[in-house]
Amino acid sequence: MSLNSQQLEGILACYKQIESELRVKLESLKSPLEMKFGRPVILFIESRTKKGNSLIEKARRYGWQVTEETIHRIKDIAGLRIIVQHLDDIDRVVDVLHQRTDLRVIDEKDFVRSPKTSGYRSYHLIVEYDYNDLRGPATRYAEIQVRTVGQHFWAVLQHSMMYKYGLEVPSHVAENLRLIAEETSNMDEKMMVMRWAVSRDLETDEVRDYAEKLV
Ligand code: 0O2
Repeated sequence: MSLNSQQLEGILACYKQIESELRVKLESLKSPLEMKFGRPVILFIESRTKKGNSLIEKARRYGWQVTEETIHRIKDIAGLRIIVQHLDDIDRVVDVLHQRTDLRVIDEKDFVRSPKTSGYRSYHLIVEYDYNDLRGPATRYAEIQVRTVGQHFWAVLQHSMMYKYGLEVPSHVAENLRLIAEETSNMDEKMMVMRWAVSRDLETDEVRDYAEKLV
């Protein structure tokens, strides 16, 4: 049976709770990572729960009838984003997420090593999370995206331009955005190598030569 608006509200409230709980957990990674690496690894965290209309639109796009049963198959109703400093911090954070026992990674997409045709780069994880509300325990999905501050800069601006143009993005705009994504990725790499070069523990001739070549 199709969802009525009260049921939809209840579902969104449950994902809002999941978003808040996961956000607290992800925020709590900041300090230990900073202590371990002697610099902030995670810069900030964003989160959102999908709006009812985009949820219904997504279910319909998949050809599903919008019911209590099918709606929970959508895996990014609760979405969180971890913004890190450097490219190698992405793998660090992903490893930490894999080790946790309070969420289980069930799917991953590495758009950093395999960028989307738009130029988009980020690491996406789908996790299963056990939560409790007044009706008792349930296991639900959430999406966690991990990206550098450089990748974030590109994604935010590109997203707002795509929104402006809708699906009719002029090809020269799309091509330029792809090129800028490439340039941003090169900058990310240079920044990371320079960090290696200045961090005492990794100062080797090899890293220094690489850093000089890049700059
Ligand atoms: P929002 O507002 O960020 O939530 P689907 O979700 O069905 O479209 P899929 O395969 O489930 O497809 O999702 P995918 O491709 O793994 O990632 C979808 C999310 O990644 C998007 O969520 C964006 O957050 C981000 N994303 C993917 N491609 C791009 C891109 O080209 N540019 C930007 N800026 N972001 C991208 P939403 O729900 O579309 O948006």
